[in-house]
Amino acid sequence: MSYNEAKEKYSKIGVDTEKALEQLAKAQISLHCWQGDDVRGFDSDPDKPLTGGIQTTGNYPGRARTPEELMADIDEVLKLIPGKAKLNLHASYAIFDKENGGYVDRDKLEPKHFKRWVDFCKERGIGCDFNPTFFSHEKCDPLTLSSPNAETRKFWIEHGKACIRISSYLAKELGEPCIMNIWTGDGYKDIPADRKGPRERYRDSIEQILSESFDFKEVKPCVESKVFGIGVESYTVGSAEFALSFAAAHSDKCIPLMDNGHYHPTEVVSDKIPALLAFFPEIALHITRPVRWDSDHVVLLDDETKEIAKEIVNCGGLNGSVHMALDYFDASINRIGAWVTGYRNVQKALLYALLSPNDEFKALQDEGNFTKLMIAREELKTMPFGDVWAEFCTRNNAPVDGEWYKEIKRYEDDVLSKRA
Ligand code: RNT
Ligand code: ZN
Repeated sequence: MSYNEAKEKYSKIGVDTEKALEQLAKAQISLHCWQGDDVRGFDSDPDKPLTGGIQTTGNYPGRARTPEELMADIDEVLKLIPGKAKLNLHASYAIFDKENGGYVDRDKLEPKHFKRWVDFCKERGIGCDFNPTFFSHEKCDPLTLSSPNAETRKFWIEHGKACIRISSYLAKELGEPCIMNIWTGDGYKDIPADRKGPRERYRDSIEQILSESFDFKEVKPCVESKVFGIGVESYTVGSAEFALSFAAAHSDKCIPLMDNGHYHPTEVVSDKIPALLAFFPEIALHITRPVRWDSDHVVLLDDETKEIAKEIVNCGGLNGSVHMALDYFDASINRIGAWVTGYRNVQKALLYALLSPNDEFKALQDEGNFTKLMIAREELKTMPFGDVWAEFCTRNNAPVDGEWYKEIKRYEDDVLSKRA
């Protein structure tokens, strides 16, 4: 079926495909740089262990080892995705060279260490989000912002403040707000003797970080919660209640961030989006796929991803109130294939939600006509969604489904497989 036939079919159920295509083209999804190198970064020994309770598994060949390799890989991803991307960097991706004075520790990072990333984004016309890196570093004792050790805490607070300055720089240079996400893996393997102390210290530390001056229109600090991590099974300092309460108590300069891998397995972030939007004008998301735990598998076009997208669309989140970022790291398959698949799937999920007569569905719910609502929603599933998706790809200069695996293979043969 062609796009025009699909357009006709959708119009019969009250859906304007042109409007959906326009809205999707404007939807910004932040592309996480860390899928390209298994979250290793460039600021220390690449063979050091990943800490903070997160883990990449797999050793598929072709991991990016240098800024040049990572940039080339990101370019390859950008070629294969339609729509308006944004880059998402971690502080550990600082680039040290002779011109900027070489290596400094994380508490001393400056905007100049991200100048090459700014140039990269400018050349591609994209914005950039940022994350302080509170893990995989010798100063994790293993706690960071919640450590009982004042010196440790000071180091990480200084890191957080440096990241606010870098985020301001990114926002100013690139002319787009910078979402700056605070996540730490702070917690304990076994049952803590004191649960309140670490949380009070964490609260105080984030408050000190946010005392660094910034314009909330430019820099959007977030606090990301978590339920548990590997090695921190019994207690996470930045729990859901902690992060949400922190954001609520500092809503003039902080927004909550939900990662859908960070909840108990029967909890769903799709349901939490409208709950938070009833109170917060802006929220942020890490979109991932948890398999039994926070496994950070590649995002699929599965039911919960579609439900998350539906809530974003229905709640008006595409108008800037929901900041979307990807967060997964699969090292067991071609990393670029992983990146592109997850990115395109979030877009597909959003398109699926945009191609639904949402106002009519809401009216049916309010009228209590659940029979018609169920039938209409089920029948929507066999509508020619794929043709509209293909049109979106074509209009936005990206390959249609079925046409991009060969480029993944070519790049693997020509580039990735040569990285010994
Ligand atoms: C970890 C958090 C966090 C990280 C990234 C690398 O569980 O989800 O967001 O994945 O910051
Ligand atoms: Zn996350």
